[in-house]
Amino acid sequence: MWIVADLTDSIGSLTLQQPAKRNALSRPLVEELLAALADFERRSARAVVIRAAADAKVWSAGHDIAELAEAQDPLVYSDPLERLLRAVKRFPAPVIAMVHGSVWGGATDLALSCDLIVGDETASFAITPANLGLAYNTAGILQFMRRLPLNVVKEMFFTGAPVKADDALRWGILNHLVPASELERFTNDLARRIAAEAPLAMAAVKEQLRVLAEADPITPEAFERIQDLRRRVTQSEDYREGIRAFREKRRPVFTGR
Ligand code: LCV
Repeated sequence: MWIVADLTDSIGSLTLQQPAKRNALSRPLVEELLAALADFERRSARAVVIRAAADAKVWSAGHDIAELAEAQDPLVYSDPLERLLRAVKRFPAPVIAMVHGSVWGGATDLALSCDLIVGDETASFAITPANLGLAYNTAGILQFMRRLPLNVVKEMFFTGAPVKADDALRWGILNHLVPASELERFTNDLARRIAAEAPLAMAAVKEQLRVLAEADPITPEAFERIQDLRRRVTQSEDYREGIRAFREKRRPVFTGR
């Protein structure tokens, strides 16, 4: 088991539990999260909290780099993590990310796909395709653009550097920044308050906001251009070097080829 799932008083809790790999969102771990969300939906959960273990220094290290396809797009629509992001956004009740520790890559996309994020002073958020020589996918880029000012999105993608908790609050990544000692109580109180509201109304307003936020008209030419840009990067030597460097535990040397 890579997660611990619990449903009590209509509030679901999903705890990432794979410390040896810093809760990397591997295929088996993601499939367990998807199964738990489907179970929570069947049992009419009215709120869900996604979290790591209380003592985790890393909330999640993002995509399991060992699983990333080489020389082809590793962030395709059917990728398990992409399926999880859509499942969280479509879940018929609010999903809260409770963040203690650092959040990396696709895990930052997962946190941003949740409806609310509550973090403590150890929380940080990085989006890291540039560190791997990758071009992020369109749905993910749009997710960041919907949630954050464009200059902030650019700084996060251009540097791959973690955004620390106080900036995460200032830039709107966090809904609330609370002391680590308060994080669990604050988040549970928030979840209970949400779970006490009318569930049909909650589900409707969440889905309305998703449908309206995702109503991005994109022309076929724009789509083709984006695909062409991503294809060239995905097939680059730099992307192969990014994966190799991670595997060899060294900094990558990018040549622009
Ligand atoms: C597999 C891992 C990982 C991991 N996968 O511990 O956003 S995109 O486009 O980039 C997208 C493709 C994506 O999400 O890519 C992944 C982005 N993630 C990262 O760049 C974070 C990579 N990990 C790290 O920087 C460090 O592991 C952190 C800072 C998270 C934790 O550092 P710490 O020193 O505490 P280690 O690095 O020693 O990692 C412990 C074990 O977890 C594995 C890592 O390979 C190591 O395994 P071994 O003990 O077998 O050597 N691990 C960490 N992250 N994303 N495996």
